[in-house]
Amino acid sequence: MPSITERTDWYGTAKSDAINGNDGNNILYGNAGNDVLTAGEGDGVSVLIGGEGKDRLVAGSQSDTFRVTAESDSYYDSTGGHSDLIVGFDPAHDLLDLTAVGYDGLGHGYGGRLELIYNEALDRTYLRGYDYDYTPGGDPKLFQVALQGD
Ligand SMILES: [Ca+2]
Ligand SMILES: [Ca+2]
Repeated sequence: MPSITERTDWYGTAKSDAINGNDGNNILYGNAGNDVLTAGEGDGVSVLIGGEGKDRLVAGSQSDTFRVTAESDSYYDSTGGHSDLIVGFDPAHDLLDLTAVGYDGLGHGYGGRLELIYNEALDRTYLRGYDYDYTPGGDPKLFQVALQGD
């Protein structure tokens, strides 16, 4: 079997982990904690799933997918940012998969469309959604993912 069809699944613990994918195909699950997930280099592709916590997700050389599976995995509230930061994202071949949290395009931040905001001082691009389920009595949150660069 060619090595390219092999896949390795990596599972983080409930604490903060640093996981590096190998040069095959990888699925990296950060789980809870503030994790650093780094996609593999080489011919493989990686799927990075940060999970809970404020994660740093680093793209590799091939086509990588960054997947958010719950709104609470990456958000902003009155206490500040709890959003994941994606580093090295290349729109030409990388994919940000937010279908599980109901976002599938860009717009004004409502109705499944994310608002794109570029912060020049930080050189970060923020994708924000305002459809976050509000818990009565809770702290209002908005969904946010940050990408390094413009
Ligand atoms: Ca973890
Ligand atoms: Ca996260």
